[in-house]
Amino acid sequence: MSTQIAEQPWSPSTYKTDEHPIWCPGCGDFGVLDSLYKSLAGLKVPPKDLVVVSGIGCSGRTPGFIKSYGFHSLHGRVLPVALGVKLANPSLHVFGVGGDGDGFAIGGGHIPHAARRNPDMVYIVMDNSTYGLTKGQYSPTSQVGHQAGSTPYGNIEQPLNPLAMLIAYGATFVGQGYSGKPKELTDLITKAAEHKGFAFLNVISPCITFHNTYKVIPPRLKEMPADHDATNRAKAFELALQTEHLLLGVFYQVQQPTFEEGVASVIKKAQAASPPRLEAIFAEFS
Ligand SMILES: Cc1ncc(C[n+]2csc(CCOP(=O)(O)OP(=O)(O)O)c2C)c(N)n1
Ligand code: SF4
Ligand SMILES: [Mg+2]
Repeated sequence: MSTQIAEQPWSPSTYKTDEHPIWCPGCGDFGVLDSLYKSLAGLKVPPKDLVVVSGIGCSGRTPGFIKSYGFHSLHGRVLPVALGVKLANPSLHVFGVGGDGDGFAIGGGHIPHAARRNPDMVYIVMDNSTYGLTKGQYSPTSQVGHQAGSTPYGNIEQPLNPLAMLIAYGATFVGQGYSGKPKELTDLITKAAEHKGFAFLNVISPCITFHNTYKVIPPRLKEMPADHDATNRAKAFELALQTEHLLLGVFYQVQQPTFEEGVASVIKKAQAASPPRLEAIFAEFS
């Protein structure tokens, strides 16, 4: 990218590239990107230490708009690519971003394994309950009855619950935000980035062109109850499963060893083993 890395003080524009988003005017993804810029600036993450990995979709274009290392990978492959980056260099700040189709349909099989391994990274799903890029087919988070080109008589499938799914699979940080609440979303992204472990954020981000939910979402939004104990997994489940409100905030957060820490300790043990196991393996295959 041709832009120079801005000097401190850090500001959202530190992270803007010369590339202007080609999203439709009014797309929720603009709000997510702005909050991400603000959060990165607040955290003072050096662009050289930042890697943004995406899958395919409108949301998948995000790395192109962030001054950092970026990888616009394959459809549904945000998590394995991001995990590989983190393992190769654990000092990097790794953010995975993508859509509900990318993450929960084709990429759904990677979620349990990323969650249970607990790599120290943030995964943001921009959830618009549709396949925006491919012109509005129904997605795993579309409601029953949702009418689209691919479901002209209404969707017959129950929607997947991303929050309950991630809590169930053992993610150590699970939260939900809304693209139209930039301050709250910035704070939430900051909390997710500060969490040591796998932090999942479901960000409701309307697709104004193919599934315009700007009128139906806001009346259903509610802040997380102030007295919610985010270390209480059963309570987090209960809140994730209720359907009256779309709760915003941190549902669940606990501390557990990260994948990188585990891998580093295994490498150390293997290096210390007598006879040296790693050398023996390398010798066998060289
Ligand atoms: C292997 C593969 N299958 C299908 C596609 C077509 N495809 C591209 S993006 C997409 C879905 C996008 O929806 P989502 O992930 O929700 O992202 P959004 O565009 O809504 O941000 C599909 C099916 C593809 N690119 N690659
Ligand atoms: S099609 Fe939808 S998700 Fe894609 S850029 Fe336009 S509004 Fe956003
Ligand atoms: Mg989508």
